Amino acid sequence: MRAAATKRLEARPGEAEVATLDAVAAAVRAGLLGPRKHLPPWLFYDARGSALFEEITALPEYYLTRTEREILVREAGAIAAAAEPPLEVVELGAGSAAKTEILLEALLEQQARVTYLPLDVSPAALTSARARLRRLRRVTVRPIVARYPEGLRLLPASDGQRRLVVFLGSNIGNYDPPAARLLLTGVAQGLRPGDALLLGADLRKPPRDLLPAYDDAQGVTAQFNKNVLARLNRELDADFDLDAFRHLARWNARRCRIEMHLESMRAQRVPLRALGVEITFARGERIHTESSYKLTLVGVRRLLAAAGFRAEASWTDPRRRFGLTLGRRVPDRDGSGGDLGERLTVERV
Ligand code: AVJ
Repeated sequence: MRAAATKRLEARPGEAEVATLDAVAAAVRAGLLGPRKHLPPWLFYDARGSALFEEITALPEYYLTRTEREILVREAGAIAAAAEPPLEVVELGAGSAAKTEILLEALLEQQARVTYLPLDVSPAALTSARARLRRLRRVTVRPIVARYPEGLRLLPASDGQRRLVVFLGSNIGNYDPPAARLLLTGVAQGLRPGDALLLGADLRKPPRDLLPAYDDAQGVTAQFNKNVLARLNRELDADFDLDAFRHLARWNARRCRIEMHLESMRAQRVPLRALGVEITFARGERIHTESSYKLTLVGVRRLLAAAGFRAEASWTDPRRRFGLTLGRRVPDRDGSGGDLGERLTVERV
């Protein structure tokens, strides 16, 4: 049942953009063959990784999802109104769409039907998003399996409605500042003046409050981090011994980001048979698997402005742990924003 639904998703046009073996192999070549080992965070999200991430969102230490949901529960009506319906909703990195559901329900009080286009690298996550939203009869779901800078090109042209792009969960935090600006510029270029972007960002706070969210007592985040090695074992016929690596979460104060690493606990060689290479690790050597930047609301507004959006409003929780900011696509300085040709281009990160 689940498998069949996934197949159907994968058979859609856009299959070429799916995180295929080629993309995995390319990411591994780029990240593990040089002296400073790193892997891109999208690699976390195979079916198992997406399920582990869902577990993370329910952990007592992981306040992000809970706090963002709390803001949405309280403010979804106001956010929907501020975005100016009727709207068509596009979501980058939709996952299971648990929080977006709140926004869609609020939107349904302000317009009769909603078209919802969730993009995600994980077909399994999109299958559960679709199942979750089935009860909202007036929402039409059109899932797109893709990574997001590239996936934006796969969006069908809008039916003339204003578009609201939602980018929740502090997914933007995975991008360093120049890459974040480039990504949002790409989003802006796919939009018309008047379209909107709702951006969720985890806000700066003392590291003692942040670190437990990335190093939980139950070790779910450690499993999530190590799952990337299990994925490489399976997909690239590699031979990582998961017990020979440990999960690390560190606060990088200079760059205002949490970093996750996998540290090799001994000197070892790991064959990656599908690539015909062997990777050598010194004892204590690390693979940098994720950065999670923490922003300020001022920083979010600057980022939006640099990408071609005017920040119109922000909503936060009483403790200011998390912020949602609504940006409005402004016309390009040369006034060219919004013709259909431009809508289909995207800058690559
Ligand atoms: C999905 C990128 C927002 O950075 O908090 C959770 C991913 N990594 N625990 C984050 C994550 C470890 C998460 N984002």
